[in-house]
Amino acid sequence: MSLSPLQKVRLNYQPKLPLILQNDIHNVAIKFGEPTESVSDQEKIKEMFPNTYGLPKISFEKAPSKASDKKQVVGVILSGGQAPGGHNVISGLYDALKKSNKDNVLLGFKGGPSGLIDDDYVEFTDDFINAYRNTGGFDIIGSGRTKLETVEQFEKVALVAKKHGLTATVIIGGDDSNTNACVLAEYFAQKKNGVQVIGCPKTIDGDLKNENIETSFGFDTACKTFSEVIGNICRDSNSAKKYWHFVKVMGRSASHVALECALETQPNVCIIGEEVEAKNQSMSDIVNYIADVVEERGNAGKNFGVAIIPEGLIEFIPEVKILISTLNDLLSKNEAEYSKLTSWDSQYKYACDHLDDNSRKLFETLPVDIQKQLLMDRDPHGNVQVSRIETEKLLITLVSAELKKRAANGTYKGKFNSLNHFFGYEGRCAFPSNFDADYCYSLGYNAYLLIANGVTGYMSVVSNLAAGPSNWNAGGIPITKMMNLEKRHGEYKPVIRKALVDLDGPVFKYFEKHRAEWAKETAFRYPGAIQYYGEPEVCDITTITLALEHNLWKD
Ligand code: FBP
Repeated sequence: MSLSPLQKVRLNYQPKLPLILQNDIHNVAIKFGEPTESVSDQEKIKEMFPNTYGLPKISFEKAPSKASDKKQVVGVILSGGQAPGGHNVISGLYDALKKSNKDNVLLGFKGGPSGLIDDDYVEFTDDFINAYRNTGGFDIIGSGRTKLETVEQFEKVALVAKKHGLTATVIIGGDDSNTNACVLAEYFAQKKNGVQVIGCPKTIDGDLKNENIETSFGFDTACKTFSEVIGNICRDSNSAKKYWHFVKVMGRSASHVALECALETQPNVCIIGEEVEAKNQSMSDIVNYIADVVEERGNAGKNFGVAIIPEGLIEFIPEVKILISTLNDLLSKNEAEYSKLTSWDSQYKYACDHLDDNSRKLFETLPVDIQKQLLMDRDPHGNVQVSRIETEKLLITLVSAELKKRAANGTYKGKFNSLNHFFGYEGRCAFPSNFDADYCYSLGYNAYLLIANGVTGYMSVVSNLAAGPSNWNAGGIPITKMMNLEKRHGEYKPVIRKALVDLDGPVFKYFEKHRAEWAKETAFRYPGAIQYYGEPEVCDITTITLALEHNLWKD
């Protein structure tokens, strides 16, 4: 197999660990903190998780370890969308297992949770792992979105665990996958089968974060990759001076990715979904805001610009949110009936017949492509697949129509030529930045320590992330602590609370302070490509989001 120079060199990069994890593995002791409570719905969640609710927080300290030295056979899965660094979580886990006892075994279950159910696995060896160190992607064992939720699935997983003598399972995933991890941990604890379950926080969306998890892995690299390209587009726009670029970025419901890319590149427009919802802004409010910026620039002779749109925006526009939630309920409750409708006309009629007046009127005014995208299959967790809704094109159509009106009544004197882009898949498998390579390796290594200390239902947590790896802390947080009840497929389910952009937090505040200037002036910032080797001030930087959250951002 032919490897690129970067591929070859990256295989030998030695990820940095927090100081505490650099100690001899037998000299790292577990320390239990105070018992915990779930973020809300405490009584109900306690009832649902009698064995894994209320566990204490965990940290590690330098002291002789009392961890069991029994032979460990650990199973690992990658779950959900790809995020740079997944391979390093596995290599960190593998190295810690082997450091502790060379007879320990790590099995990788293929294709996500379904691999664990169907017993589709591979045993990791040095040679196998070495070919994937510090590389992007999840191709080492693949990933999938199967939801582990039925007793039948749990029974199958328990049989697979018994067959291999598994002592623990590590689930590397986002909020939904870690919710699955918690449900599985509770099931195993109830069955007393001795199999521990540990989660690791993954998602480029950045929405798996809270007071204990500072960021999910992959967010750093994905945002830097998108920002590099958006920065290039900004420069092209400022060179040619003839196009408005509308760029949609991934991030599902939350606008963290859009916000970080905006801080990195300083575009003329960035819409934040959470603000749209908080201010109850309608579609026409958003269109008017963008048209105002285009008009002001156009009338000043600047017929170019860049607008960043979060992929989940559509779900935040109050009237569209109601429409989507009604469609979600309708399609989940009547799945069998709806799946028999094969023509677009019959599907359209079915939707219109079942929507209330307001939602129907809105649905009827949307372009056909958007109507079709809103009726597409939900993902296995019941979410509408926002990555497939072309919001950027919808906004271009609506802004263009608004500008035509303004031109007709003489207020707009510019020219509006637009181009659309969608960045998502481009960033999910990039070579992990040094931050993600180090963070992920540490998460995997730390997961082993949680396993060796016999705990279950915890997420592996590495914190103090803005301070550089040697100052990072390592520990574990009970997954139940992050849970609340939310409506899924029309029913209330215990799930990890998604973190949306905090409109009172320092990251949004910084954007809010500068956006009027960025709208009017051409104040683009060009972050360039991720640097893996060279000066620490270009190689070991975090996201601006993390720096602002830690009060470390210097403009
Ligand atoms: P996770 O939430 O599983 O990490 O996936 C994130 C994501 O990349 C979203 O940003 C995007 O909406 C979605 O996956 C796309 O899903 P798919 O890979 O199934 O097309």
